[in-house]
Amino acid sequence: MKIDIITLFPEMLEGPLGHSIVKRAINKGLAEVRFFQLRDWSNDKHNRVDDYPFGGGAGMVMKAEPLAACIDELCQTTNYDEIIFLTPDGQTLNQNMANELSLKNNLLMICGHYKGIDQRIRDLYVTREISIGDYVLSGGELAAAVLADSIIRIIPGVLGDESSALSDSFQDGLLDAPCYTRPAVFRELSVPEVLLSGHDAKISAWRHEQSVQKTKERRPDLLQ
Ligand code: 6GU
Repeated sequence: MKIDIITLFPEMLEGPLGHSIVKRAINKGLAEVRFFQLRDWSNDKHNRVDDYPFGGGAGMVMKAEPLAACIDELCQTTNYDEIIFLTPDGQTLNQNMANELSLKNNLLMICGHYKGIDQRIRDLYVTREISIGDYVLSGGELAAAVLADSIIRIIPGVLGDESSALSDSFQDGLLDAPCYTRPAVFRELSVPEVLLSGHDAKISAWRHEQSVQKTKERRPDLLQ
């Protein structure tokens, strides 16, 4: 899986995608992530990539030409399955979307800033618009990092224990059960007896029941 990301702030992505499971996936060759500095495609002598909005109003708009030039160049060497624009007015990211995208070979993500990007880029190039939730971020970078992480961690072979992604919250439409590790007693609080029983079927049943209970309490919408 290759993920290319067009951004004005590659440093905002290098950190989040340079650690832990994502870093391991990249080191194992299961994922490749590349960053492209949009300013390098500016056609302006001051490297400007934004301009005033037609019709007036607050905020600047990212210009079409640098984005088009960058995307065109990348498309010459990579056949993208999806060109994704991260935007708060996109479809809200969920686990099903991450699962689906993790099966693709090549993804291009575009991070917007300022008021947004020229609509014609969205009309001409973008195949999918994704938001990570109903709140506004300063730009698309943190959203792209979230999206890339959610995709990369479930690429087959990335997680050592294959079943571990499948048992995550949301994978079965339920929230995760509580988990415990040693010591068995901490500040007078004991680990639930069943987890120490060694009885796999009982443990599975307990976890399932805990998941259902927690989901009922916290996210009844998931049970609809
Ligand atoms: Cl994708 N971008 C921005 N700027 N804000 C967001 C978002 C994306 N998703 C939620 N808020």
